[in-house]
Amino acid sequence: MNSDVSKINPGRAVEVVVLLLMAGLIISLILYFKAEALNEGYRQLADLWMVEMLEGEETELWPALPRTAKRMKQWLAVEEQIAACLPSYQAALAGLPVQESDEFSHHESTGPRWKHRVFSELVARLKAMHAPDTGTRDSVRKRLLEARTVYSRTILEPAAGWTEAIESIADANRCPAYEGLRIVPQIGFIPVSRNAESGLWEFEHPYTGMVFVLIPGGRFLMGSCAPESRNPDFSKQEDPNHAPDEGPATEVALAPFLLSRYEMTQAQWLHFTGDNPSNYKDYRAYPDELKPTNPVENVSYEDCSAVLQKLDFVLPTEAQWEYACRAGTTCPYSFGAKESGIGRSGNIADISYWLETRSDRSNRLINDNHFFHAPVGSFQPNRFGLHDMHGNMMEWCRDWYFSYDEVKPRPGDGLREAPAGKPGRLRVFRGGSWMSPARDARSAVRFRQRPAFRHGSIGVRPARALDPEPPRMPEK
Ligand SMILES: [Ca+2]
Ligand SMILES: [Ca+2]
Repeated sequence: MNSDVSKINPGRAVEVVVLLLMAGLIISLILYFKAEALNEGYRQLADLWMVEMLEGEETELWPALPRTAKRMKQWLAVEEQIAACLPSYQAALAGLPVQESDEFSHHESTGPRWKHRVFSELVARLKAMHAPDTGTRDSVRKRLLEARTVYSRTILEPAAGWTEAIESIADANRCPAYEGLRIVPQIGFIPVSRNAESGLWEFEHPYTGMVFVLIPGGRFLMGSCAPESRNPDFSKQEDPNHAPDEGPATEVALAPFLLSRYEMTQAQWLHFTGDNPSNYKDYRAYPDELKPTNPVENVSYEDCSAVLQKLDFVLPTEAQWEYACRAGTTCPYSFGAKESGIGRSGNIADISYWLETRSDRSNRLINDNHFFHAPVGSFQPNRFGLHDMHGNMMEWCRDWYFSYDEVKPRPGDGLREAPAGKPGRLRVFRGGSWMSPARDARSAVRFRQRPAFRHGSIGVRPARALDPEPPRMPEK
């Protein structure tokens, strides 16, 4: 056989084969280590992505009720798995030959600088998650505990109170306003008592300390109309200060609902969110006027919706708000037709306001003794036992601002949503404030602003629909 191969020395051939094998082995090893490095990098990237997912999902794990407990448990299990890697990420980060300041190219998808960046991000975010009290892990743990205990705390323990409340409300002789309404126990609330003056039942939300009034259902006319003569007929909701957007007065049928007896306070907002955004909160400088029980303000529609959703509350609709403010009355204010009566029923821009500001908005004939907003409940309640519906804080409502002609209220909660093809732009707030003239605190007045707007005269009064079904026992 005459080939080149036959010419190779057998010893030399073995050498070549060994060299080839070694080269193959080295290449394989290099490829293997490179793949490992990539895998390693991708694993941490995947963990970082998981941390981002957890951070996003945490904001959805509300309210702290049995229905969200299962998702909270899953969240904590995933978090625990990733958190177990924290020491190894910290060690790896410390071992990298790169500093924070080393320039990073966005084209890099591996290498020490890229790794440094991924590890630093992971370590920082996991540490923030674990920070005691402020971290999301503790927050979810606390929420889960609440979700697991809320049933016994508000349904089982006050069981006798619930039976008494349910029977009293259903009894048309004792509580005629409810017309035989039969409710079921409401998770998150504890029955307090039937208010002797209003005749309505009140319930405490023990996690915030808020008191809610069970507002009876009914029909009413929302809005006002211009007087046809010099003597307004208040029984027809004629109002000398009527503005065009308060009409046409529109009939609304409302189901019973729960509404906070007071505006939400600074202390309640602070306790729940960890922050008090109010403009007027210098308790030391004004110890007689400003207290933690003054209403929270400088909160936008968006802030309020987000906070209330976490508490399983909602903003009242405009219809619910006006119905609750009127409390069965048809004149401009729930206390009567004349604004001079507001001094005892609501905090507006009165003589105290004029003395501080010399503002023309002030009514110098009225003295309510408060320049600033007043601690909630400082004024007489209306017939439903609700305080500060006129003045103190203007209060955000749930609806978009549209004319009563344009969008009709839906039966039940009276919500007026944006019509198809015409998105809403402005949200409504009601009731006038400590900076308003009395006429702006009338039952029918409507104000509007964009949803992100904040001001020291606008606050919030939470509402909640009645649960129609009895609460279910939480899973073990
Ligand atoms: Ca005042
Ligand atoms: Ca108010």
